This record gives sequence, C-alpha cells and structure tokens, in this order.
Amino acid sequence: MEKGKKIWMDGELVDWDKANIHILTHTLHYGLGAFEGIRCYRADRGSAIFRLSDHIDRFFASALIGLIEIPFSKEEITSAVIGTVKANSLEEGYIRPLVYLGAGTMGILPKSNPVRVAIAAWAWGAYLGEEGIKNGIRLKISSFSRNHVNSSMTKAKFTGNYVNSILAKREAVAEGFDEALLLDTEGYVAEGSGENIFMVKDGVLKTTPLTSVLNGITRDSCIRIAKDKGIEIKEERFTRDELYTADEAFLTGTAAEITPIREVDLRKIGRGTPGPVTREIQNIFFNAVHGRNKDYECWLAYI
Ligand code: PPE
Repeated sequence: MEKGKKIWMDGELVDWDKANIHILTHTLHYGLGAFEGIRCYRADRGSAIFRLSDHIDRFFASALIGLIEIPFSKEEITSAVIGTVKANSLEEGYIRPLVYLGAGTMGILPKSNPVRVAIAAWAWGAYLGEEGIKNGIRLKISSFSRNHVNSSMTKAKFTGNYVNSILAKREAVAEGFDEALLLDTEGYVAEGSGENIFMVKDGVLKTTPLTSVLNGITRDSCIRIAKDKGIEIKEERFTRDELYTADEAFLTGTAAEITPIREVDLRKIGRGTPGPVTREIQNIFFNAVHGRNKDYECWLAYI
C-alpha cells in the first residue's frame, strides 16, 4: 500500500501521520468495531467508487449488529468517503471506513466510550498480486474453522472477526500458499481469509450460501453478472472434495477483486489455469468497474 495524505476522523481531515488514537481505545483491547473496504476505479469518464451505497448500507448494518450507534448519518458518511478520496487526490484506490469504540471506561462492557469513525484511503494494487489475477493462485484449506455463525456474526464486518482470518492467512502463507480457505464448523467450504468463493462444475456456478460467510458485494456482483449471462448459479454448500474436482474456481472480494484459483491443497483445479467461465465473469466485472458496460453503470458513483 502507498501512504495517503489525509485521514477523515470524526468529521475532520487530519494529516496521515497525525491520525492517532488513545491507547485505551476500547476496540483495540476487545475487538468490537466494524469496517468497510471499498474500491475507487479510474473509469473512462473519471474516478468512480464501486457500489458505494451498498458498502455504506453494510457499514451501518455491521454497526447495528454490534449495537454500535454511528454518530453520523449515511449521507454524512457517504460525503465523507468522497471527501477523503478527493483530499488524497486519489484517482484509483482503496477506501477504509472504520467505526470503533474510543477510550472511556475499561472492562468488556462499553459504558462512556465514545463511538468514533475514521475513513482512510490509499493506492492499493492487486491484493493477491497481478500474477494471481492473471494466472490464478494456490489455496490451502486452513486448520482453523470459520467462526461459528452463533459466535461471530458473519454478516458484520467486525474488526474482531479478523483474528480468525489472520490465523488462517499466516498459516497458509508460512506453508508457501497464497491464501487460506476456511471451512465452516460443519466442514463445508466457507470462504477465504478475506474473500468469498465460487466454483464451476459442468457449466454451473456454485457459491457458499450466506450462512457462514460475509455477504460480499463482489460476490453479489458476480451473481448478477452470471444471471445476466444466463449462467446457472446455485447458492449451495459444497465440500472440499467437490472443490478439488471442480472445473474452475475463483475468489471474490473488494481487495482481491476476482482472482482465479489454480490449485487447492496441491490439487490442480481443472487444467491449473483460469477457465472460460472465470475469464468471462472477470472480464465483465473489470469492464463494469471501469465504466465500460452500461448495464452496470448504476454500480458507479462518479466523484
Ligand atoms: N469475506 C471476508 C471474510 C472478507 O473479509 C471480504 C472482504 C469478503 C468476503 C468479500 O466482501 P466484498 O469486499 O464485499 O466483496 N475483505 C476485505 C478486507 C481485505 C483486507 O485485507 O483488509 C476487502 O476485500 O476489502
């Protein structure tokens, strides 16, 4: 990532290096906070933020699940996101809104802790590498299970949920893989450390239902693209051996965009190169985010 210039904090733009918080920030100790990851693309007609209102809605939904009352309206956060992109003179990059409980009382029960909001933005290239987007990545099924649906709320992008992701990611990378794939507590495929997953078998696309995973906005975009293309899509659980024998597979996420999977646990997926369905959806997606497909213009908020 590249350092930006300004970070929006509780209504004001502050210098990047001065965007500090108190050490007794509640979220830092106990992990109840929520964030978003949004991308802004240099589209043909100017810079555009991808599915901004959907990200803002999810940000507020996460807060609601966590009983966190964001002290700004959706409109205020939306214009703060746009303002942050502008203040950093970013034509293209990643935007990170964060809501957290500040310093006040200590102890698990938040009492007089103020709810704070920050928005940072920076230039961020391909999350799993340009090479990964082009030729696919290698996954390892994690020894860590995805959080149980009744222990961590998977519809909330809680900061604390990411401990599970970090454990899995570190293990996979230390063992020489690009990304971790987590199974749910019943042993079905759930998601990557920061991505949803799709597989293709005999022309049918499958993705994990929204029980144990984050309701990814890129996932939703791919489902819409597949439907528009007449590709059959099922939201259905699948096992690791079903994935091993898939014809194609790919990960989706704001950071990861659409990254083909070429191998899972040392087993080649299909021919070990991105397949035709993956390529087609990837092409449509990249055209959409760059404003080259009028069917998906409604996904772009030009700034
Ligand atoms: N599952 C998880 C666990 C997840 O963190 C993400 C996004 C997704 C699925 C895909 O959701 P969406 O971005 O709406 O399509 N992960 C974010 C964090 C990445 C990071 O390292 O930070 C992201 O892609 O912004």
